[in-house]
Amino acid sequence: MAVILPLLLAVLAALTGPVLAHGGLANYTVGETWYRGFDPNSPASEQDGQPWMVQRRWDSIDPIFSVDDKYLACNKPGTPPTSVIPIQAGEDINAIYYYWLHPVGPMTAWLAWCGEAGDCNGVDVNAVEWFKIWEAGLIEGPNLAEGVWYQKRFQKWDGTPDVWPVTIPASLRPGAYMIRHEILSIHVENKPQFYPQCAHLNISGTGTAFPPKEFMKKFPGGYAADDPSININIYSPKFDHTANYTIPGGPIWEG
Ligand SMILES: [Cu+2]
Repeated sequence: MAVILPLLLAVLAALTGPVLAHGGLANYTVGETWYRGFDPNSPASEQDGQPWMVQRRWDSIDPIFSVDDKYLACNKPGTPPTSVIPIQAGEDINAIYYYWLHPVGPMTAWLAWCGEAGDCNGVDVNAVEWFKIWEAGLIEGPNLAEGVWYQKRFQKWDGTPDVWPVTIPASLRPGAYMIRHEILSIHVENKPQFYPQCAHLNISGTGTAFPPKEFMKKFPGGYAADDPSININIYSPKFDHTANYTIPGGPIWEG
């Protein structure tokens, strides 16, 4: 693996240029069922309004650089899909990436309730309140630059997709929700890259729980530009001997 991986990266770079440096969330699975998301490399005209689409549209694999960008919520343009993913509270939803190259930075998953109307199509993704249900950062040291992050560990490199499983809290009250997956890449010093994607869910179950106000964030608004976990230089000597990294966005709601 130590020999093959750099070679593979070199070949990929030669074939496709730097554009492959980015990526995004392509599909979702629940159990054995696949749900198709948007593909920015295919014409939007073949995807807009399709009955199978479960994901808000994102036109580019490029990152979002600013915590104040309105597209930090659900990428750009973020127009709503036609369909939803049915899932039971307590079940796993898997986010599928065909490739992911960046190794460093946290990954978070969020839910937002879409209201009594039971439909996420009309909601303002910047106005809804998001709560974090999952996060992963640095898994093992020795430090931030050389340690192993979940972002690296979930990459497979054997030709199979990269799979990111997230469990919907079992106690969550049912309803129409959006799920927001975010990869934050911090391999470039003081220039964070955000990669968010959103899908629509119809969560069923018998739960009655809902997170209190202190868990709620809006995007933009949920992150500060000067957050030391976001505006960070992981290569700074001050991180040489620490494996402590605080994932931004506050605590997870466990249900
Ligand atoms: Cu990139």
